Amino acid sequence: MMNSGLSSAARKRLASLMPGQRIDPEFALDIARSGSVHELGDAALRQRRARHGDKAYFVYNQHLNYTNVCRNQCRFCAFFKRKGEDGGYTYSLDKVRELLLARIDHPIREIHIVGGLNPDLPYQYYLDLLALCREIRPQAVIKAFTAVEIAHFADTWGRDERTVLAELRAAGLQVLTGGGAEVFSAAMRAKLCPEKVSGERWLHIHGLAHEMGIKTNSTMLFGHIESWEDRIEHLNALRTLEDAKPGFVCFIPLAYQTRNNELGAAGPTGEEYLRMIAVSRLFLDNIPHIKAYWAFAGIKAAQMALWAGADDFDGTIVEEKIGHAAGADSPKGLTIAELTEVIAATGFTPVQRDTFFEELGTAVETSHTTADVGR
Ligand code: V47
Repeated sequence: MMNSGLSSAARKRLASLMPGQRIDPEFALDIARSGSVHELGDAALRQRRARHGDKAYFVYNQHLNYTNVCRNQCRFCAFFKRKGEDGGYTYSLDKVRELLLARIDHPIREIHIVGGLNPDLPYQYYLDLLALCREIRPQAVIKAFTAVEIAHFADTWGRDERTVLAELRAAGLQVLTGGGAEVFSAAMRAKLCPEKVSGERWLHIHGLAHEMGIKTNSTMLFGHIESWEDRIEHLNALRTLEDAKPGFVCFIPLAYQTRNNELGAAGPTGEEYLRMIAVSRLFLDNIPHIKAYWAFAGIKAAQMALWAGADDFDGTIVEEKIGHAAGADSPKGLTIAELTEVIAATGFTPVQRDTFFEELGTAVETSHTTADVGR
């Protein structure tokens, strides 16, 4: 993307933003389109430093994708399988137990659980899944399900969303993941994911969770067919919700992965990734953390993103399936030693956190080799 160059007034305004100062959508659109990546990165780095100094956060986590069978068929998704299709899987609770126990000697602090909308799973499965994670991993925060899954549970079992959230929380859910947001624009959703719940419903469910005291994350899938207007509209919807019903912990710009999916778009360049990170940091003045999700961005781009506004590196993951189904060329997981090394190599200070960004000190297990984590 070529930049036409900012007017001198806009350049001055960007360079003199105060910590936490709000920018309006028009200005955001102008700088996103016309600012150089250096101007944007410099301004976003100042905001990031004012909030987090030289800290770069990471979490010791484990992903659990309990099924890839999904009744939606999002055009960008390479992870889902239709019911009965080859390669479809659903974990039994015994399999989940086995996967959790396989890493029981790792000091994992977060279990990240998402899956497809599998019409055959009973509601009790989800309650049992959460209870099992709670039982086996009492010290880990359970960050589970997207708003899209919550809507599916509510619609399938005739419960209202508040009841679903309350029942899942009673079983062990502590935080909602940020997935399923894609791009809120109805026109984009019609092309990308016509079967999926609307952007309004995604926002409604996150607002409800916040009202109930359940923290949530937020995402945007970018670098495909969306425009800067769509991106800013999306960020504005998140910021507006956070003003009204606070509870977002983190925003994660998800770089579109190009392989094995119907959409066939190009994916963001490294420059566009940095630009997106910087604009996110500058616009979302009320969301504390911006995540450089290395599994989708690639490790090197994520390292650079720490210099362009991001303060979080996500975690060990092991093993990432959604981006890798779509051709992500990052590792499927990192050991804690690898993670701290790649963060420290950027000049930032690696800080281990939990899902709520409570700092956990420096005592992290470093003895596990890459082979242990099944790359
Ligand atoms: O919702 C699907 C996206 C998301 C592709 O909450 C794709 O901390 C890129 O939301 N290219 C799931 N993205 C991942 C997600 C997430 C990841 C890490 C941390 C958190 C968090 C949330 O992956 C989906 C969808 O937006 N996705 N296909 C693709 N081809």
